[in-house]
Amino acid sequence: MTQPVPTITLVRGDITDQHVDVIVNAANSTLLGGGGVDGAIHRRGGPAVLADCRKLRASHYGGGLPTGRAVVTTAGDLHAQYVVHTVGPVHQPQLTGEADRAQTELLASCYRESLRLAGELGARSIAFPAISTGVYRWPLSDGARSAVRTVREAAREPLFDIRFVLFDDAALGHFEQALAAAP
Ligand code: AR6
Repeated sequence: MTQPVPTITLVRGDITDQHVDVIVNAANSTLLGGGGVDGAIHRRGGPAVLADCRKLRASHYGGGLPTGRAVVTTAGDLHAQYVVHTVGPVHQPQLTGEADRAQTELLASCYRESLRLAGELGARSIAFPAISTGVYRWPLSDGARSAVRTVREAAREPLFDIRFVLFDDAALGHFEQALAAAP
């Protein structure tokens, strides 16, 4: 039997409204919640999400989850089975050369690690926000290109439904451009 090819779709809206196996959170290294996507996920997911985050802190990440890494918790009351929490890099416009490339690589790592964990969980569908493009100030044009390129390269079965959920028209437009560009 032929396996379905992963498709990437763009959705304008709130990521916490998605019905998928995995919702990805743009978290911070404390794993204790914050604003933006993180705040929305904890609000809608409820206390079970925070309880799992606290357990992960106690067992492995007392010093914080490193940038570019990802961990899994329950999705609590969200319409999903799991939340994958990943920590994007803060954009630092003063960086150049190798240091700039290292930051970009950390952003790509967020998407790769999230896909890897989702694959290990047997997830078939996943919803990503535009990691780092809010509070962490990553420019949307570059953030969208990096997200689409990395997900195209790293998507594997059993994932076949990969969504980017964009909060506003500007973000949606940047992702449409990135998706339309040649791979
Ligand atoms: N659904 C989809 N996208 C959203 C939503 C939502 N409910 N809310 C915001 N966005 P951000 P970051 C968009 O700031 O830049 C938190 O405080 C938003 O417009 O959520 O990675 C964490 O605790 C932007 O395009 O994440 C960290 O401290 C994108 O999602 C820090 O922010 C990401 O914005 C992480 O910053």
